[in-house]
Amino acid sequence: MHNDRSAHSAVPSGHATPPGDATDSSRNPLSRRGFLRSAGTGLVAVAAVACAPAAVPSWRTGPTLAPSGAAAPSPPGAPAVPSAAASHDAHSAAPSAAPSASPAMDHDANAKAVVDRFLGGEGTSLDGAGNQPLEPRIENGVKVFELTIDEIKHQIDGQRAPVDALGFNATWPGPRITVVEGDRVRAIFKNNLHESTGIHFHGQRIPNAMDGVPHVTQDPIPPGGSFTYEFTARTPGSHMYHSHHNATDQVGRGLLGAFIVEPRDRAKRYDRLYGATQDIVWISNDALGGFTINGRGFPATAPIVASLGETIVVRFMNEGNMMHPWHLHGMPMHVVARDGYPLGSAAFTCDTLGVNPGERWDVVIRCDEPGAWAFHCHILQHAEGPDGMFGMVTALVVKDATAAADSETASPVVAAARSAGSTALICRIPGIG
Ligand SMILES: [Cu+2]
Repeated sequence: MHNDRSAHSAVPSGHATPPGDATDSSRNPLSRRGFLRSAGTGLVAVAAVACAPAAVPSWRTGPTLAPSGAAAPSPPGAPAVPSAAASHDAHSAAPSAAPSASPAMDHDANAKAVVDRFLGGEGTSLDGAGNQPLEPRIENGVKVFELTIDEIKHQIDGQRAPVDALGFNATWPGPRITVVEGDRVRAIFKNNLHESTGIHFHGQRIPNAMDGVPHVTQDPIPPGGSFTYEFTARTPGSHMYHSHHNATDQVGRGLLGAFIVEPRDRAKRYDRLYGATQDIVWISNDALGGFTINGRGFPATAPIVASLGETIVVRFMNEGNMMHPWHLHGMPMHVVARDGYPLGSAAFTCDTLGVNPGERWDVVIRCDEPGAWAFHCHILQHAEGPDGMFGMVTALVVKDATAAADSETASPVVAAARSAGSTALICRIPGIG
């Protein structure tokens, strides 16, 4: 296993240009399209939101992005914003101040409209869900994963126009790849882009030739070409795979995915170790699509749905360019691993966890408080503005016994969240069953 895998290097296929020709002007002129995240709302915390439209800073994440819905025009197809009067009528908990056609009332109406979209399951109405388990093919004991690298149209939410994005197997995030410590892994990437690329397995200890950095460990993978990465998965834990070529653009447009290596010792896996029944991957980004969780911005983010008493694991993975402090309402998070490495006796408990670019943090959550709990980045410009919540927001819905027993009697919030599905994936290793 070591560095003798160079035979796999830069295997052109089809009509691929030679690797050495890959970085020239054939690089595709795919335009980066500016994209505006949707306005959002307050699910639980709406009543606590101060309505101060003038206070929104003119803050930008990059040249193509306007982070707040503040200046965003209503997208085509957007529902008409309710009038101030309609908003007032719809509000059961009207503020004590006399209602008027003030910006505050617009805020309330807009905030409610976006929450209603979330509760209506907007995320499930969109095609191209990422983060789906990828089944390997077994060849002589090697787990073989085949992926394409594609130009795609991707919807951040249900109302904004699709963006010119990139995806592994045409999804953003790419498929979730799960293997077991010690597995021999062969990942074959076919580049369907009009530009060259290279794929890095972030966090894995692998032979240098497999490290996926063009011009350092390999030639770029040219348009139409392929590259086979082969290594033994020797680093358990939560890891990632992503482009390492023109990465600000390529990762920012969606070339990112989860690579999870389950410990060989079953007793160390989260289902055994903590009794976790859901294993949730949460990949954040903050470039082309604005502030996203698994390629979607609120209200198209997927809620996490759990039963009262259930224990879940969330694996935060930051593929963006800035730190995001994830904050869960109602329950603490028990932080058990960083970058795949167990914290052991240094594990700690918190309710707000900063995750820097490139980092992975695994947390265990005991779902012991029923209700719909906001779960969001606490850099407020990434989550909530004068039109309500947007971007890096979702909810952890903990169903109580009544809701679990009878969906007909479940609260509207629980029922809607349940119908919206969940980011959850039951602990399962493809190829193992
Ligand atoms: Cu953030």
